[in-house]
Amino acid sequence: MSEYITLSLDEVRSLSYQVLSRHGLSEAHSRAIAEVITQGQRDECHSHGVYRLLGCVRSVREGKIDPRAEPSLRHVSPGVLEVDAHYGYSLLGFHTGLPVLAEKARSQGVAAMVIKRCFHFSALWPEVEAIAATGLVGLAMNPSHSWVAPAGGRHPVFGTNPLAFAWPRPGGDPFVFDFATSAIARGDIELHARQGKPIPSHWAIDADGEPTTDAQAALRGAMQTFGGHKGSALAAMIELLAGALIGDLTSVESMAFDEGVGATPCHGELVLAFDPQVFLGQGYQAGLERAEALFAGIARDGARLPSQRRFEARARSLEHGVQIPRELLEEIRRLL
Ligand code: NDP
Ligand code: PYC
Repeated sequence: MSEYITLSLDEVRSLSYQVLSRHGLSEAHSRAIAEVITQGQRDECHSHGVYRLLGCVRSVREGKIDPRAEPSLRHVSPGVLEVDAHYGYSLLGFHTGLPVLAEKARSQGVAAMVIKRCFHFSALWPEVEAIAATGLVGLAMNPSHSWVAPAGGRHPVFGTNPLAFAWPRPGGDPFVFDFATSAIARGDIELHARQGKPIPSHWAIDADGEPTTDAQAALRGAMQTFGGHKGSALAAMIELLAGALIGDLTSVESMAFDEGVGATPCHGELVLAFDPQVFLGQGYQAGLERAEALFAGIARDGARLPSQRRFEARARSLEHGVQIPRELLEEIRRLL
C-alpha cells in the first residue's frame, strides 16, 4: 500500500471546506481558509497545506477563536485601512480589505492595510500574489508566537515572523519571495517531529541552549533566526511594524494570550501596496523593463528566482493533483 494518496485540487478544497464547516466555521471563513490551504498543498508548501487543518480545528476547539466573526473596515487615513478581524481567522479579513487597499494604493501611490485581532496560521505568498495580480507591488509581514531566540540569546522573544514580497511581471508569474525570519518555518519542524526525522543543527537549540538535531527537543527549546544577527534584526522590525506600530500584540504577548492552550497565534498583520503607475508615471514601462533586466541578471548564471520551485510545483499539481501522506489524510478525514 502506497504511503501517499493522490487527490485532485477540487478534492483538497472540498475536504478542507467540509472539515472547517463541520467544526463551526462560517461559510465565508471556511471558503477563505479552504482556498489558501489548497493553494499551499498545490504549491507543495507542506508546512502550510492540509496539515494546517489539524491546527485550525484544534484552535477552534480551544474556544478563543470566533469561527463566525465578520471583519469590519475603518478608514484611518487616505492611505491607511484598518481591518478588525474580531478574533476570527485572518484570511477573510484580508480578502474583505484587499479591494479597498488596492483603491487606496492607486489614489495615494502607497497604502497600508492593518489587520487586527486575527488568528493567523497561513503562508503570506497567496496574499502578496493577490496584490501583484492587481498590478501593485505587495509587502506583508506579521509576528507569531515567541518561539525564536534573538541571535546570541537563548530564550524565545520573536515569532517565526514571515516577510513576503511580490512584484508584478506583465504576462508572467510575479517575482515573489516569502520566508520566515527564523531559520525555517515552525511548521517544518513540526512535520519533522511527526515523521521522526532529524533536523539540521542550525534550526534550533534545545532547552539547555545547545544546538539540536532532535525535532521534539527543538520544539521544546528555541528556534534560531536565519542569517544570525541579520534575521534577528528583521524579526525585531516585524515585531515593531506589525505589532507595536499597529497597536496589536507582539509574539511574546501572543504567546501569553494563548495561556498555554497551543492555539494558532493571535496578533495583527501589516500589508503594504505600492502602485508602480503612480511612482513611475511616464516612466512606467521603463521601470518594469529595469526590473526584468534585474531578474534576467539573477538567472544568468543558473541561480533561480525565489518561488520558481513553487510555480513548477503548481503546474504539476494542476495537471496531476497532489500527493498527501496517507496517515495525515486519514487523521484529517477522522475530523469529519
Ligand atoms: P523557505 O525557506 O522554504 O523559502 C523561503 C523563500 O526562499 C521562498 O520564497 C523560496 O522559494 C525561496 N528559496 C528557497 N530556496 C531558494 C533558492 N535556492 N534560490 C532562490 N530562492 C529560494 O520558507 P520558510 O520555511 O522560511 O517559510 C515557509 C512558509 O511559512 C512561508 O510561506 C511563510 O509565509 C510561512 N510562515 C507563516 C508564518 C505565519 O505566522 N503565518 C510564520 C512563519 C512562516 P520556493 O518556495 O520556490 O522554494
Ligand atoms: O510555520 O512558523 C510557522 C507558522 C507560525 C504560524 C503559522 N505558521
